[in-house]
Amino acid sequence: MNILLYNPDNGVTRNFMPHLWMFLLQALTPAGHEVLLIDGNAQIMTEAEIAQWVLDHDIGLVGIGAMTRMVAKAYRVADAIRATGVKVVMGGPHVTELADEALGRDGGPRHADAVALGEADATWPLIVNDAARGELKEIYAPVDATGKESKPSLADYPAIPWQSIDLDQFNLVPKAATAMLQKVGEGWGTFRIIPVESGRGCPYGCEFCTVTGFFGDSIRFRTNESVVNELLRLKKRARSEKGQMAVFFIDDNFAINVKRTKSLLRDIIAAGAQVHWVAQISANLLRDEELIDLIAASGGKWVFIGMESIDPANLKDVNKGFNKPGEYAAVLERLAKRNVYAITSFIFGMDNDTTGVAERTLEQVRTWPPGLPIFGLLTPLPATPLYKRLETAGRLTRPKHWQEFIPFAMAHTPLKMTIEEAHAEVNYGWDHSYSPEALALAVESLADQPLGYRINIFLARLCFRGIYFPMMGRLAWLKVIAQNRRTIFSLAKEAVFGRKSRPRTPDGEIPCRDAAREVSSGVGA
Ligand code: B12
Ligand code: SF4
Repeated sequence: MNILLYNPDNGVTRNFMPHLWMFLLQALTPAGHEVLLIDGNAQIMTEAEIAQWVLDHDIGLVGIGAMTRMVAKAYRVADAIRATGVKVVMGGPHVTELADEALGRDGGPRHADAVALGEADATWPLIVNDAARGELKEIYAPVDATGKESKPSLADYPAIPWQSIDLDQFNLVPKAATAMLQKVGEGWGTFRIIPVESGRGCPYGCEFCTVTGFFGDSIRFRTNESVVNELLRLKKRARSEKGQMAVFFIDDNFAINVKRTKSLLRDIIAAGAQVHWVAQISANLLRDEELIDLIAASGGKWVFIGMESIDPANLKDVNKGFNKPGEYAAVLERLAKRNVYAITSFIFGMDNDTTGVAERTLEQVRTWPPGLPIFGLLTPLPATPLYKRLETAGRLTRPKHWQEFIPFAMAHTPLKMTIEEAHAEVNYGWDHSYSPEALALAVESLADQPLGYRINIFLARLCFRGIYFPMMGRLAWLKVIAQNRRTIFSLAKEAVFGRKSRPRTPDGEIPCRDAAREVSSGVGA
């Protein structure tokens, strides 16, 4: 049987990274079936085009996975495919929580023939076999012999065959530039960010988060050897293509067991399996100097930190009181000292937020080493404690917000400001962090660092800008390049002619970072 695994586009950004579930299920598919992958973020297709593609490729089963924000598109695609008579199974966090919606048991239309609840590592082979026999059931739940919910241990994690998977749709280097860029340095003919998981689960139970409910508070890890071998396979593939691979460790909290993380990082270093990587780690776990040393030595470049708010009252409200805003600066300095930078994520529209929260947050951000601040709105995702609390309080303004996905729009009323004010705060955050002036400042604040670091932060900020501001298409990019021409010109000039020497402080330090901070916080001239 031919199987299509389809991931809908998220409606906001192009995909900088494919979704792991597709490769994982592909690797777990019983022998004798061919599995094809389409990521809607990389290959834009209409519902009708996908349905036609399914017919043209003689597909016998389609699997669709979606987060809540993509589920409306997922349902539309599923409807178009089911209209051709091909069976559709859906999985992922949204339909796990709202299986009745997908199966049309809540009074609405039916979108899926079957739903895979929770982690599908064990149920996927059963689904495929049942579909091949024409005996697809409606619900597949991962249970043990006694009927109790069971979670995969990850001890026997499959070897995803990265060396042979068709990854063309996930190359971030334009095809036209491949041949030329293969000759640059060790080769840049391809550049891909690949998702790798080393473990699952997070016990912290933040109120807005799906993870503790979905993956359970039982934390499970792959063996070090299995992760190291995966990195070695990725490196080998990149080398064979004269290209580059970076890895996103998608674990919810990569250092949730610090001892184990250190042991993994040591094994990566010992095996020479270092790649440039990014991972999500909560701030409270970044106090350990040895851990940060190992992060840097094993290839860690960026750490995603869910800071959420600089207001302890907000953090307590959402059960994230373990975040201590007073230590954010120290954590970021600790990372920056090793040239590891942070993606700092903030949520506005929390219950204690008032107007001006964006500027108050930015005042702090400007005193930190430069990173990639991102801003979102508190969103009640189905089945989270937050959803239940707001529903009980009658505060949901769009209880089924996923049916009509609107990026950066609230679905409930905050307590101390209006919905419109919350939207304006998010806009302010992005605007003032990604304007040409803010980009120039971020680059300048790294003036004491090698040119490569400054180019890195500049390119990263340009790309992150696209999370909020429309940047799809050539025209939008040209506009951004024109707006940032001064910074581009100064980086290019330095690349060609080298840099002028800079005044040093008596102890030999180059004072630009502090100067830039003063300018940014309005203290300097
Ligand atoms: C990596 C990641 C991202 C990446 C992007 C996704 C990518 N390219 O991989 C980044 C960092 C960009 C990201 C961003 C966001 N993310 Co995110 N992200 C994750 C994360 C940490 C890992 C996803 C993953 O690969 N997991 C490992 C795989 C193996 O698990 P899985 O995808 O769930 O798949 C398993 C099952 O669900 C099932 N399954 C899944 N699909 C299918 C399909 C079929 C057919 C079948 C049978 C089974 C099946 O089988 C798989 C194996 O067991 C998850 C949390 C988590 N641990 O899952 C959050 C998560 C998915 N993200 C979430 C959210 C909310 C977001 C954001 C909206 C946050 C924000 N406010 O901006 C953005 C939206 C991004 C966008 N533009 O779409 C939520 C989604 C909740 C929900 N109900 O939708 C999660 C669960 C985290 C949370 N805080 O609750 N995210
Ligand atoms: S620390 Fe992160 S992954 Fe863990 S529950 Fe909180 S938000 Fe979710």
